Amino acid sequence: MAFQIGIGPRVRKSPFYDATVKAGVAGFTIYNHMYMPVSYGDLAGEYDRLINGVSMWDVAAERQVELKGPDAFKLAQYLTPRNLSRFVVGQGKYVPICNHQGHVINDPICLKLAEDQYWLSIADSDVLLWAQAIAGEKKFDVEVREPDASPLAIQGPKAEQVVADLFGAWPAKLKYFWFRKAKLDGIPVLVARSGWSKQGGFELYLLDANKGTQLWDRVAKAGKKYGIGPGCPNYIERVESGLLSYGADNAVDSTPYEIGLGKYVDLDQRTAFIGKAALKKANEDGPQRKTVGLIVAGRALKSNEHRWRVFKGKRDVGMMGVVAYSPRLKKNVALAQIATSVKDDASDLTVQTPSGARKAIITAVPFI
Ligand code: THG
Repeated sequence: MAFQIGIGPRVRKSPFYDATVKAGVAGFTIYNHMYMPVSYGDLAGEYDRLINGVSMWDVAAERQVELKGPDAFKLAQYLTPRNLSRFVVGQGKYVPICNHQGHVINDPICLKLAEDQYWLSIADSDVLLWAQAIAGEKKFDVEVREPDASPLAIQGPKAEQVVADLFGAWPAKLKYFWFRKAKLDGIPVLVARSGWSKQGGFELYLLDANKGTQLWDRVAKAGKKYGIGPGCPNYIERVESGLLSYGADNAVDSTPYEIGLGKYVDLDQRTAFIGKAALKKANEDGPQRKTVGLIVAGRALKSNEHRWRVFKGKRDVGMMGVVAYSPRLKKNVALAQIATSVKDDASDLTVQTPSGARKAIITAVPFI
């Protein structure tokens, strides 16, 4: 494309912004009203580092919403359909958030820092305003604010070695989504086993926004002997792995049942949560749409700028949110939301690309 997105002071920058510019960032997206790197101009190299080596990503735009105070747990549980009754300090959990209609409005990771303190590490929508409004209207005794915490992801099969060289042996013993606070050359961080890929790795939440470049450089130095390089939440790998990208893969009115998040909804818990009545009904009625993997026939497709329609014969049966050419499968892989009435072995599916229809077949997700 021949145009650029404006870079200026109005849109917030990550504490790692200067470091990413120095590292050669080539493109940004806007996520939670912040710039977030999406390319360093070498898509094949970035993919290869993530699959076979180690990669470091500025994901500070995965902003934190802190719930703190006597009613913090009450608010956390009221915000999500997931049952949090066995949630312990030091643990993280994937906690979809729904509105009163039962539609998914975010899919954060929740970190329990103390009995009265939680962080929601959010996807791209305004959870801070939502949580503040809910807390106020419910008269909960809780403060809802944004803490100084900015994730830097280290992902790939060699991430564990890099983190061991930085912190010692303990991070390797963390369970998935669990975390611990630490210091690195005096830089306060929170180390979590998480990250938006299926290649393994960690996230270092920087706890002092003034030290972004210092942390970036320290990680780059430790990772050098493992071939670390800059990367971003990887467009191709996340489709291959079937990780949900809120906003890209769902519709504004998708229920958790329609986008693969039904397993996180606990309708049997006694506690009230936002959307419970609507989700009960949605569950009884059965989902209208399902999320499927598609293999799209033909030569390699470029990433889609718009959503594409999916047809069964002449009937419009849904939308494809994302397509990527998988170097490992040598196929076009896509995620789509289509009518539940379409059978998984449907033989007459097509995807309406800007350059014409392409045949598609439904496949299990993850693709690899
Ligand atoms: N890290 C941090 N914050 C984030 C993300 C992250 N905020 C935005 C976004 N990513 C939140 N969304 C997701 C979606 C999926 C996963 C993590 C965050 C994920 N899912 C696994 C899966 O679907 O297989 C495991 C889910 C589970 O076992 O509970 O990892 O990446 N800090």
